[in-house]
Amino acid sequence: MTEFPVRCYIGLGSNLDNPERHVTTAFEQLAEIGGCRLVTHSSLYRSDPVGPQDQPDFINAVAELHTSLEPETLLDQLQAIEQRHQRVRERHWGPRTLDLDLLLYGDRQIQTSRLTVPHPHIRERAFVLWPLAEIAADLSLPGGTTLSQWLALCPMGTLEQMPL
Ligand code: J1A
Repeated sequence: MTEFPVRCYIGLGSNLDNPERHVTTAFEQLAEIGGCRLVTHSSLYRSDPVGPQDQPDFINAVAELHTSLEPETLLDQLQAIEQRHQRVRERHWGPRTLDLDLLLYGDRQIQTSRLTVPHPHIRERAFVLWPLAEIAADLSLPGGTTLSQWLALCPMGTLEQMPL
């Protein structure tokens, strides 16, 4: 933690073109960002899309990254990885090859034109909360609530943990 003092959590999601491969490749690419150490990641999870249902299921996961990068510098790196997956953003809520979301950056609360942290939907999305719980069961969120409190309000729904 001294070299990379800030603990971050990154949400990964894909629902196009072999989504399992996009997410597992992204783990490797996260591990290669300078100024970061990939500490662990969750299993892969499958779920129905949130929003329009006429698109493939999503594969999601969460990774824990320790970093010395400032939040927006880290976001630049995440967006560079998305670009390498030829992210297509044809429509809002439409299918995507790879999404990377900065869920938490230490205990910081950040509000800039490019970044809202904690991620605004973290508390209501099963495909974020359950993978996060797999790798960070005792997590507290900025503002003084715990992950278990949010999990209690967020049923797994269609979310399935995939075998390794
Ligand atoms: C913009 N941003 O958001 S894409 C970017 N705060 O250009 C950033 N904390 O500047 C800005 N992390 O997975 C602001 N970007 C940010 N996301 C932050 C990253 N159904 C931030 N089952 C727009 N599973 C950005 N996903 C933000 N249905 C939105 C991609 C990255 C997630 C769509 C299931 C899913 C979606 C819909 C789903 C899933 C978009 N998810």
